[in-house]
Amino acid sequence: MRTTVGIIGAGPAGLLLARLLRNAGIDSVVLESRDRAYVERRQRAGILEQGTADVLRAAGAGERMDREGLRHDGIELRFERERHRVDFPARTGGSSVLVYAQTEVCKDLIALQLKEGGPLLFGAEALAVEGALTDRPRIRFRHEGHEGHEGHEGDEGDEGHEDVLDCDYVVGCDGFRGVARKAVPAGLSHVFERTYPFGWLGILADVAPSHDELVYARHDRGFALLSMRSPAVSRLYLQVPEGTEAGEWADEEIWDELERRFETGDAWRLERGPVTSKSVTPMRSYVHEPMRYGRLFLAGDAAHIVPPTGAKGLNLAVGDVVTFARALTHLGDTGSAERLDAYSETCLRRVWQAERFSYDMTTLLHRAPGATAFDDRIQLARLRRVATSRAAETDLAEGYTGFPLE
Ligand code: FAS
Ligand code: PHB
Repeated sequence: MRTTVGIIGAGPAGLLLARLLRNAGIDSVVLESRDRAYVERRQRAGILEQGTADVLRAAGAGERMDREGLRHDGIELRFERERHRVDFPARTGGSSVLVYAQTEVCKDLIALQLKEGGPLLFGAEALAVEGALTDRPRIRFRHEGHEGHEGHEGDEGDEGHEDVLDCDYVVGCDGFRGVARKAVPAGLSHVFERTYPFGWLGILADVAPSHDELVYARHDRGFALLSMRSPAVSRLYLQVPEGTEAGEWADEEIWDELERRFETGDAWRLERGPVTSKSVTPMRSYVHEPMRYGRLFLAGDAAHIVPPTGAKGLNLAVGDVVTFARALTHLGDTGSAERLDAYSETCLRRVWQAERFSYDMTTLLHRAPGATAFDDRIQLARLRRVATSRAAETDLAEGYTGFPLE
C-alpha cells in the first residue's frame, strides 16, 4: 500500500487529520489497532474549546455537535463551602466552551471518513515506523480485519498478516502508548515529565446534572468535578490516591464522597442515579521534544499529555493536526516547506502554555497526600485570588477557553 500521509491512530487527532487532509485534496490512510467499537466507546474528554468547535464545523463535522452540544459560558469553583462562578465571555471578550464528548467527536469523524474519506483500517496495529529520515518513510503493521470493518476482531488465533504502508509523510497520532515516538532516536528525544500522587476516579451516571455548568471543588478530603454528557447524563470525577483500582469503590461510597466534597453553605444538593461506567485516569504532565523527526511528525497524546483538570488534552491534539495540515497544504501551494520545518516549534509554544495552565489548575484544586497546613493556606489564598481578582479570573478563563492557534 502507499499514500501521501500515513496516519497511525484513529483517536480524535488521527481522525480529524484524515478529514482535514481529505478536504485539502491530500490522500491519507489511517491505521487503528483497536476496533471501531473501542474507539467510539472510550470515555475520555468532554469539553471542546470554541476554536476546536470552529475547526470541526469548518471541516464539515459539526452538524450533530451543533445540535447536541451544550454551550457553557462559565464554570463554578467551590472551596470552603463557597461558590464562585468564572464568567468566560466577560473575561475573554466573548469566548465560551462546548460540552460535547470525545466519543461523539470520534463517531462523527469515523462516519465521515468511512463515507467520504480514504482507507480507515481497524484491527491494524502499527509495529514500527521505518525510514523517517528518507523521503519514503514506511509503516510496518499487522492487519487482522478489512478497511472500515464493523469492529470485527480477528478470528481466534488469527494473528493477521504483516503489511507495509509506503508514505511521503507519517503522522503519529497513536497516543501516549503508541509506537511512533519510538522511531525518534533516544539521543534526539527530550522528555519533560511530572507525575502526580493521585488520579481521577470517573463515573457516568443516568441522572440529570445537579448544576447547569461544571463544578470544580477543592476540599480538604480531595478534589471533585461535576461535569455532564447531556441533560440526562452526568459525568463526575473524584480525586483518588495513585494506583487506585475502580473496583475498590462501591457506587454508594462514590456518591457519599462526592457529596462531602461538593458541600456548600446553601441548599444545593447532589442528585444521585445509576452508575453506568467507572474508570480511573492516572495524572501526568508530559512533553516529548521535538515533535518531528525527518518525515515523521507527532501529534496529540503521542507527543504530550496534560492532567485532565484543564480539559486541554483533546483540544491540544486538534491544534497539532490543524498545524500539520496547514503546513502540508502550504507546501503544495507554494513549494515552501517553511511551515513544515516550523511544525514542532509552532505546536510546542501552544503545548507549553496548556501544560502551564493544566499544572496550575491541577495544583490549585487537588490536595496532595502529605500537604502541610502551609500548603493548604497557600492553595486557599490562590483560590481566593481567582474569586476576587479580575486579572486572576481572566487568566483562568483565557486558559480554559483555549489558547489561539498561530
Ligand atoms: P488517543 O490516545 O485518543 O488515540 C490514539 C489512538 O491510537 C487510539 O485509538 C489507539 O488505539 C491507537 N493506537 C495506539 N497505538 C497504536 C498502534 N501501534 N497502531 C495503531 N493504532 C494505535 N482530555 C480532556 O481534555 N478531558 C478529559 O476529561 C480527558 N480524560 C481522559 C481520560 C483518560 C483515561 C485518558 C487516557 C485521557 C483523557 N484525556 C482527557 C486526554 C484525551 O482526551 C486525549 O488528549 C485525547 O484522546 C488525545 O487524542 P489522540 O492524540 O488522538 O490520542
Ligand atoms: C469531562 O466532562 O469528561 C471533563 C470535563 C472537564 C475536565 C475534565 C473532564 O476538566
